Amino acid sequence: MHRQQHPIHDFHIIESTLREGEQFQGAHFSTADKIEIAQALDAFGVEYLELSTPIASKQSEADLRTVAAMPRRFRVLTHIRARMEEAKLAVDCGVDGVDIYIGTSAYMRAYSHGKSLQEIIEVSREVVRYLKDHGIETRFSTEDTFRSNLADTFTVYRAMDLEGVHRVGVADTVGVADPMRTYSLISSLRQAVHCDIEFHGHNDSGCAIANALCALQAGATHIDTTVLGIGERNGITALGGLIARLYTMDPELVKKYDLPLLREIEELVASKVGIEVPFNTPITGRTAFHHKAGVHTNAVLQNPTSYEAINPLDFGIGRSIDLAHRLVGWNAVRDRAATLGLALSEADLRSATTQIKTLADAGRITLDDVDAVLRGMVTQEVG
Ligand code: HCA
Ligand code: CU
Repeated sequence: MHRQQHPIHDFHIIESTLREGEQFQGAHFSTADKIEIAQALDAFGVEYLELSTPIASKQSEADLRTVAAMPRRFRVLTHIRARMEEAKLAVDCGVDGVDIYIGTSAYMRAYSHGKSLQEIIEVSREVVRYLKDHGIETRFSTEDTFRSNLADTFTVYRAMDLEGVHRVGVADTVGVADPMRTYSLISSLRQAVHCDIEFHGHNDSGCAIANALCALQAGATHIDTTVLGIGERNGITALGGLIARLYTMDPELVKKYDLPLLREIEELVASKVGIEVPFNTPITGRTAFHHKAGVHTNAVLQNPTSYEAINPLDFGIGRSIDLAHRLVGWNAVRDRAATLGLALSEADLRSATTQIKTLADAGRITLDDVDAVLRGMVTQEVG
């Protein structure tokens, strides 16, 4: 990491749930679904929405026109191959920007489009010129960047930078990048082009969020996300995960978004694609603010920051303190007794804690069992 890190203050989210996310196994968005998701993301405050290419189907074209025409704050993008007929249709649909992508890796050159480097540059140039002439924000990305010959890829990026694209995009199409490689590639690219830089990272090896962070630290300005990370295979950088990552560095970085909406946006998208929000999703997962071991609950009851990197209240979410298990500590039991309005001595509280542990050793217990033990202590005292 020889080059200096960039401060991350001015980054933009390109929300691709309606493009990359449409490539998720369970996704089949109706027009109404797309509008509902677009409205939710608009309220959250993402800067861009990327939708599938209008040449995919008649419905895709109609939906792109509909979303482009809706009242909104985000800019509408569509995602196209470097082909003139696709670019013309995109412009006709009323988009603000177009994301062009083409494969430069040997795999793509051999098995996908079969073009040479010079041919790639020529077709892309024509498309970029056409879009710029029509006042369209233009991005050019190379698919499978991390498995491409970097000298070749940079030649294409430089040519597109000179052509005046707004951004070049780096795509980790098969999720092979790691944070150090991402940092190093984007740092080099930062030196090579003048335009903005976008990063699109797949999560095949679980690095998509970390790679997105390193891309920003190396000078990227735009990050592709989808809600819950849905996409081809196991998807890309998750919107909520990226927010969590940046928030833990500095909450100011993400205060431009309406954070308490995150949970309902995820639930909305989860229900549309037939999945549950996974328990370990950053911030919104069912157990994200669940505190259990006695050592943890004791500290959290005094100051939640002791075991929370993120304040759930900033996201409109509560925390839970779990007492119904053998790892319970007597401080948490005291807190529960106070909540129930029971005045018990320390000796009683310690004895109640022992009883709860004994019960829990015998089998799974619930908060009702804990409460029964505590109430039992009062009855004993009175009796
Ligand atoms: C895909 C294409 C893409 C494009 C990314 C980009 C990828 O595989 O469907 O436009 O930068 O991952 O390479 O999503
Ligand atoms: Cu992708």
